Amino acid sequence: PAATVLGYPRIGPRRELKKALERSWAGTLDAEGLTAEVGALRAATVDRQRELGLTEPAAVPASFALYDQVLDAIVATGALPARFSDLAGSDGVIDRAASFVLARGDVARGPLEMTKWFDTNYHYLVPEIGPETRFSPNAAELLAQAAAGEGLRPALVGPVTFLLLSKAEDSAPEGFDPLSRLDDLLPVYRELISELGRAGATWVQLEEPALVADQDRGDLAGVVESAYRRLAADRAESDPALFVATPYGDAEDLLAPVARSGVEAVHVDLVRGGLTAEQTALFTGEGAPALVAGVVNGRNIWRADLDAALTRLEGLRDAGARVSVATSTSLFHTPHDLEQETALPEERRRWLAFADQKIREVAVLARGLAEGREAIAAELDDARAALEQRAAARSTRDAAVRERAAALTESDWHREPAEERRAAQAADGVAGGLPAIPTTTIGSFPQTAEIRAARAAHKAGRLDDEQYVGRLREEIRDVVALQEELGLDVLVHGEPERNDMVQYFAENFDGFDVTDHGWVQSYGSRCTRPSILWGDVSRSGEGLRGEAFTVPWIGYAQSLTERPVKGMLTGPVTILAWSFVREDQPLGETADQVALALRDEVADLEAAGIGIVQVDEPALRELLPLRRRDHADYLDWSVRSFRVATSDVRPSTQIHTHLCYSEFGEVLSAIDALDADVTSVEAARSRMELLDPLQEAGFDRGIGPGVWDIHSPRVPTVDEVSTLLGAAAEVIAPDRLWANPDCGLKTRAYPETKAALTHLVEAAGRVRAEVAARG
Ligand code: THG
Ligand code: ZN
Repeated sequence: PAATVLGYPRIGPRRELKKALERSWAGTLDAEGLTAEVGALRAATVDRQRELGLTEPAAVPASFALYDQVLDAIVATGALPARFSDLAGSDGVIDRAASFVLARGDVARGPLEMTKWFDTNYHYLVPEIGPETRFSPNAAELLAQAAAGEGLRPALVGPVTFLLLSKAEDSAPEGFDPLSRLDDLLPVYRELISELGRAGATWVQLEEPALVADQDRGDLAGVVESAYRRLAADRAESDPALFVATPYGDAEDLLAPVARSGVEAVHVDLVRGGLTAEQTALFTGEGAPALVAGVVNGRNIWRADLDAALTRLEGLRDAGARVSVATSTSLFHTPHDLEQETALPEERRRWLAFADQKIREVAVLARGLAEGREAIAAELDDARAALEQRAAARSTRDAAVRERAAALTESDWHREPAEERRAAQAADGVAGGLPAIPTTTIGSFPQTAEIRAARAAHKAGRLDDEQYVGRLREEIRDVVALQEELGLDVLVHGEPERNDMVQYFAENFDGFDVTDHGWVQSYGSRCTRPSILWGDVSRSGEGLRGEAFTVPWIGYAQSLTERPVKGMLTGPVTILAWSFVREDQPLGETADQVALALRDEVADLEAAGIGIVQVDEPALRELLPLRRRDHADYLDWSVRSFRVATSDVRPSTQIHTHLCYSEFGEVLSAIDALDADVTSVEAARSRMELLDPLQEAGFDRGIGPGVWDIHSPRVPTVDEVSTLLGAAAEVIAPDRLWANPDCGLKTRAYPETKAALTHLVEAAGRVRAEVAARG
């Protein structure tokens, strides 16, 4: 097709998919009902894409995963992990109900692990592959998705990426590499592809984003080339053409192996990546594949520079390639439709393109490429005018903010040596009053239906400001009282005022917009509304520094108790990672601005008598570049921005941070470099695996390895928590060890929260006594 996308938002313009899934899990929508609702949404989605300009039959990909596209590949290849083997039907097939057990777990076992999809805020389910995993083709779900419209292009995660994203099953022998199963998997892919062809598909899309990231594998080029040669060779009359996509970056050395394998089309991401002359030549001449040029950014929401994109496309065509126009990635990282955002200021609305607007851009570029610039002159003029207007807009620049960021020097991101801070915190800070192995939580308490309802009522004007604040203060009183009753040592206010840990900050900073309907899937049915960072950032309110916005809540909580209350903030890297950010300046500069705004809030919390401030960076790992050569630069600015945010405090003020992912390997040294006094991390599921490497990396400050896996409703017993904490106490001195859950509690309910925290406090007491007895 001349114009195409790699995928489109699946959630629905009014989150129809989310609602249908959650009703089906709650038992209020039966299986047929779910099929009907999902079918209607998919059909509407296809119609919409056609209307926006993807008119050729195979231009619209059938990428409609119900829960996750990697889960779909597990189902399609029959790759059921041994611990779920009972879920296979008599014919070995994983049906929809079984796939939901893989995704969500059941009473007997936890779900598949979730991990971030490349450097995005989307989470996929991690396949578990062992030497014995049996693969068998099951095209039912792919066929159902393809049936949503005429001539759609079925889409599937490619075999190399599937195995590179898999982890070895627990029972697999040491050193087992899932990629070693590629030879067994390829026949299954061949059979799936043939079956899709027999059902009428003329093209099949295989997504291979793993090719754009550094992989520690020897001859991956050889593996990729022979794999795709096997898929492309000896095809039957009814077999579809193959379209291989490499979104999220630059496939570099791995592009040629795909391009010369005999597949009919190869997509390249021309937003993140590029094409050398030599690579362009892969797309010229007899038998070369079509070049699907991903020139419209699928990751961000700014309007495309149509002039530049068209020039690029023309250049590739003039070099002899058969060029189609596409997005750089699937559009499921962007919200559906800008037209829904009626509250956005008109000036800034003109700068934006959500998924629907991006499809129009792709279609316009394809027309321009085919018919010449004159054919799209009006669209080119309009895009150019919008870009020029944005580049000239005064509103995106705040001289005072820029001066302040430019004036930052080394001393602004250095605190006193850690030892000196430890002494000061013990002597003059709140740490002096704490027992060994203090207990605390990560920050949020359950967001109850009542709080959500109060927030909605306030937004709709049914609750005035005073009533809303009163309601939130009531919640804070309850949460503080509960924590005192449970016997926790360091309390939190529970964050009832926050809809989301990033959006709440965006709402209180200048330079950001938030959306009403801009939902983007985070995992399964869960979504977030990324904020839009369009201008220079500082706290809203009068003056350069603006006004404190967390102090009223946290200060109130502290006024209710003698115990220390920890102030809670979201770090600069995470605020950037979970927003749509401006691209007119380096990310590091934007990070410094956000860091300065946070630095003001940290200072105000300290001035209000808060002795512990936690600045969370759960997305530190997520933004790590996919290429190793880019790591040093990223870690440099990301660590610096955290330190800018947290360094303007007395040595007696204790800075905490929280990171929530279990793959620390690549960022161990960065965690150390953040120089936080205490770091809490996810650890319960991985059974404290990170402690040894962290010690080996020379980390010598406070650490709170999570001892309760809050991602599951299961309440751990006192014994279980004691075992984990005891294991940690073997490695970490009691004056450096903290006892806390893995993550915030906002997605948990109160009954399990109370039970689990009771056990956590009791376990900490037990381990404390054991350590004391040992001397
Ligand atoms: N905020 C943002 N991004 C995130 C998280 C976050 N990414 C990583 C992680 N946390 C993802 N986890 C979740 C957990 C729950 C929800 C979303 C992402 C969630 N969302 C509500 C839903 O879909 O119903 C909507 C929440 C709302 O009303 O705003 O429950 O914490 N930015
Ligand atoms: Zn967390």
